[in-house]
Amino acid sequence: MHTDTHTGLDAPRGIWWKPAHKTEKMWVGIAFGWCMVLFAMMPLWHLRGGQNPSGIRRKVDPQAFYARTQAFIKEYQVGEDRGMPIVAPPPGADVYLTAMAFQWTPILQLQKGVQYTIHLSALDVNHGFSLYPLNVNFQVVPGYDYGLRMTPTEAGDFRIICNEFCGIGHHLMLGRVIVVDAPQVGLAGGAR
Ligand SMILES: [Cu+2]
Repeated sequence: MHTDTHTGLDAPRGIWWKPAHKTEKMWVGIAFGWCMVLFAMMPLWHLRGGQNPSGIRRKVDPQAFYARTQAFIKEYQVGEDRGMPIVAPPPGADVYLTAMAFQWTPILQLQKGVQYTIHLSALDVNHGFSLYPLNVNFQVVPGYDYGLRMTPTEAGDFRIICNEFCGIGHHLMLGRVIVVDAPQVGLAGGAR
Protein backbone atom coordinates (compact mmCIF):
# COMPACT_ATOMS: atom_id res chain seq x y z
CA MET A 1 0.00 0.00 0.00
CA HIS A 2 1.47 3.37 -0.96
CA THR A 3 1.28 6.09 1.64
CA ASP A 4 2.60 9.61 1.74
CA THR A 5 4.99 8.73 4.51
CA HIS A 6 8.53 8.83 3.18
CA THR A 7 11.08 6.39 4.42
CA GLY A 8 14.54 5.50 3.26
CA LEU A 9 13.06 2.51 1.48
CA ASP A 10 11.18 4.56 -1.09
CA ALA A 11 12.69 4.54 -4.53
CA PRO A 12 13.66 7.94 -5.88
CA ARG A 13 11.25 9.22 -8.51
CA GLY A 14 12.02 9.53 -12.20
CA ILE A 15 15.14 8.42 -14.01
CA TRP A 16 17.76 8.79 -11.33
CA TRP A 17 20.42 6.44 -12.65
CA LYS A 18 23.21 7.51 -14.93
CA PRO A 19 25.08 5.56 -17.61
CA ALA A 20 28.02 3.58 -16.21
CA HIS A 21 31.28 5.48 -16.08
CA LYS A 22 33.81 4.39 -18.65
CA THR A 23 36.20 3.03 -16.00
CA GLU A 24 33.35 0.89 -14.61
CA LYS A 25 32.65 -0.45 -18.09
CA MET A 26 36.36 -1.12 -18.53
CA TRP A 27 36.52 -3.18 -15.29
CA VAL A 28 33.41 -5.14 -16.19
CA GLY A 29 35.13 -5.88 -19.52
CA ILE A 30 38.36 -6.98 -17.79
CA ALA A 31 36.43 -9.22 -15.35
CA PHE A 32 34.45 -10.78 -18.19
CA GLY A 33 37.63 -11.34 -20.21
CA TRP A 34 39.26 -13.05 -17.21
CA CYS A 35 36.19 -15.28 -16.77
CA MET A 36 36.62 -16.38 -20.37
CA VAL A 37 40.33 -17.13 -19.78
CA LEU A 38 39.49 -19.31 -16.75
CA PHE A 39 36.69 -20.97 -18.68
CA ALA A 40 39.16 -21.87 -21.45
CA MET A 41 41.63 -23.17 -18.86
CA MET A 42 39.23 -25.92 -17.74
CA PRO A 43 39.48 -28.01 -20.94
CA LEU A 44 43.12 -26.97 -21.29
CA TRP A 45 43.98 -28.31 -17.81
CA HIS A 46 42.18 -31.49 -18.64
CA LEU A 47 44.06 -32.03 -21.90
CA ARG A 48 47.49 -30.57 -21.08
CA GLY A 49 47.88 -30.23 -17.33
CA GLY A 50 46.96 -33.69 -16.06
CA GLN A 51 44.61 -31.94 -13.65
CA ASN A 52 41.70 -34.28 -14.23
CA PRO A 53 43.10 -37.73 -14.89
CA SER A 54 41.41 -39.90 -17.44
CA GLY A 55 41.01 -43.37 -16.06
CA ILE A 56 38.90 -46.43 -15.95
CA ARG A 57 35.75 -46.17 -13.87
CA ARG A 58 33.43 -49.04 -13.39
CA LYS A 59 31.13 -50.52 -10.81
CA VAL A 60 32.49 -53.41 -8.80
CA ASP A 61 31.27 -55.49 -5.90
CA PRO A 62 33.45 -54.51 -2.90
CA GLN A 63 34.00 -58.17 -1.91
CA ALA A 64 34.96 -59.06 -5.50
CA PHE A 65 37.43 -56.19 -5.59
CA TYR A 66 38.94 -57.34 -2.30
CA ALA A 67 39.21 -60.90 -3.65
CA ARG A 68 40.93 -59.49 -6.77
CA THR A 69 43.37 -57.62 -4.49
CA GLN A 70 44.12 -60.85 -2.61
CA ALA A 71 44.80 -62.68 -5.89
CA PHE A 72 47.08 -59.80 -6.95
CA ILE A 73 48.99 -60.10 -3.65
CA LYS A 74 49.33 -63.85 -4.03
CA GLU A 75 50.73 -63.45 -7.53
CA TYR A 76 53.38 -60.80 -6.92
CA GLN A 77 54.21 -60.73 -3.19
CA VAL A 78 57.93 -60.19 -2.50
CA GLY A 79 57.95 -59.62 1.25
CA GLU A 80 56.09 -58.14 4.16
CA ASP A 81 56.26 -55.32 6.63
CA ARG A 82 54.64 -55.93 10.05
CA GLY A 83 52.26 -58.44 8.54
CA MET A 84 51.33 -56.29 5.54
CA PRO A 85 52.38 -57.89 2.23
CA ILE A 86 54.79 -56.00 -0.03
CA VAL A 87 53.81 -56.56 -3.65
CA ALA A 88 56.03 -55.86 -6.67
CA PRO A 89 53.95 -56.12 -9.86
CA PRO A 90 55.68 -56.29 -13.26
CA PRO A 91 55.80 -53.18 -15.50
CA GLY A 92 52.45 -52.31 -17.04
CA ALA A 93 50.53 -54.52 -14.65
CA ASP A 94 47.10 -53.87 -13.23
CA VAL A 95 47.68 -52.99 -9.59
CA TYR A 96 44.98 -53.43 -6.94
CA LEU A 97 44.84 -51.37 -3.78
CA THR A 98 41.96 -51.83 -1.32
CA ALA A 99 41.18 -49.21 1.28
CA MET A 100 39.34 -50.27 4.41
CA ALA A 101 38.97 -49.05 7.96
CA PHE A 102 41.79 -48.52 8.79
CA GLN A 103 44.40 -49.74 6.35
CA TRP A 104 45.61 -49.77 2.77
CA THR A 105 46.18 -53.27 1.38
CA PRO A 106 48.84 -54.08 0.23
CA ILE A 107 52.16 -52.19 0.25
CA LEU A 108 53.15 -51.50 -3.36
CA GLN A 109 56.66 -51.68 -4.73
CA LEU A 110 56.81 -49.99 -8.13
CA GLN A 111 59.52 -49.09 -10.59
CA LYS A 112 60.38 -45.55 -11.50
CA GLY A 113 59.53 -44.54 -15.08
CA VAL A 114 57.18 -47.47 -15.65
CA GLN A 115 53.45 -47.08 -16.23
CA TYR A 116 50.96 -49.01 -14.11
CA THR A 117 47.20 -49.03 -13.91
CA ILE A 118 46.41 -48.53 -10.26
CA HIS A 119 42.92 -49.72 -9.32
CA LEU A 120 41.56 -48.04 -6.22
CA SER A 121 38.46 -49.11 -4.36
CA ALA A 122 37.16 -49.38 -0.81
CA LEU A 123 35.71 -52.28 1.09
CA ASP A 124 33.50 -50.37 3.52
CA VAL A 125 33.17 -46.59 3.40
CA ASN A 126 34.64 -43.67 1.46
CA HIS A 127 38.35 -43.15 1.91
CA GLY A 128 40.75 -40.65 0.44
CA PHE A 129 43.97 -41.59 -1.35
CA SER A 130 46.55 -38.91 -0.66
CA LEU A 131 50.13 -39.63 -1.62
CA TYR A 132 52.47 -37.95 0.83
CA PRO A 133 54.54 -35.83 0.31
CA LEU A 134 53.31 -35.42 -3.27
CA ASN A 135 50.13 -33.59 -4.17
CA VAL A 136 48.11 -36.53 -5.47
CA ASN A 137 44.55 -36.91 -4.20
CA PHE A 138 41.74 -39.25 -5.18
CA GLN A 139 38.45 -40.36 -3.72
CA VAL A 140 38.26 -44.07 -3.01
CA VAL A 141 34.66 -45.21 -3.12
CA PRO A 142 33.20 -48.61 -2.23
CA GLY A 143 31.51 -50.32 -5.17
CA TYR A 144 33.50 -48.30 -7.64
CA ASP A 145 36.75 -49.32 -9.37
CA TYR A 146 38.85 -46.27 -10.16
CA GLY A 147 41.70 -47.31 -12.48
CA LEU A 148 44.40 -44.68 -12.82
CA ARG A 149 47.31 -44.86 -15.19
CA MET A 150 50.30 -43.73 -13.18
CA THR A 151 54.00 -43.54 -13.89
CA PRO A 152 56.15 -42.98 -10.80
CA THR A 153 58.64 -40.22 -11.61
CA GLU A 154 60.59 -40.27 -8.36
CA ALA A 155 62.17 -43.07 -6.37
CA GLY A 156 61.45 -43.12 -2.66
CA ASP A 157 59.41 -44.45 0.19
CA PHE A 158 56.02 -42.75 0.11
CA ARG A 159 53.05 -42.83 2.44
CA ILE A 160 49.39 -42.99 1.56
CA ILE A 161 47.36 -40.89 3.94
CA CYS A 162 43.60 -41.24 4.20
CA ASN A 163 42.17 -37.77 3.63
CA GLU A 164 38.49 -38.66 3.95
CA PHE A 165 37.27 -39.05 7.52
CA CYS A 166 36.33 -42.72 7.80
CA GLY A 167 35.99 -43.41 11.53
CA ILE A 168 37.74 -43.60 14.86
CA GLY A 169 41.06 -44.91 13.46
CA HIS A 170 41.15 -42.56 10.47
CA HIS A 171 44.31 -40.78 11.63
CA LEU A 172 46.12 -44.15 11.84
CA MET A 173 45.23 -45.16 8.31
CA LEU A 174 48.63 -45.13 6.64
CA GLY A 175 49.65 -46.99 3.51
CA ARG A 176 52.99 -47.30 1.80
CA VAL A 177 54.27 -47.09 -1.79
CA ILE A 178 57.91 -47.87 -2.45
CA VAL A 179 59.34 -46.65 -5.75
CA VAL A 180 62.62 -48.28 -6.74
CA ASP A 181 65.07 -46.91 -9.27
CA ALA A 182 66.16 -49.72 -11.54
CA PRO A 183 64.36 -52.92 -12.42
CA GLN A 184 65.54 -55.47 -9.87
CA VAL A 185 66.53 -58.12 -12.35
CA GLY A 186 68.23 -61.22 -11.01
CA LEU A 187 67.38 -60.51 -7.42
CA ALA A 188 64.67 -63.11 -7.21
CA GLY A 189 65.28 -65.21 -4.14
CA GLY A 190 68.10 -62.93 -3.03
CA ALA A 191 68.45 -61.63 0.50
CA ARG A 192 67.54 -58.05 1.26
CU1 LIG B 1 40.12 -42.06 6.64
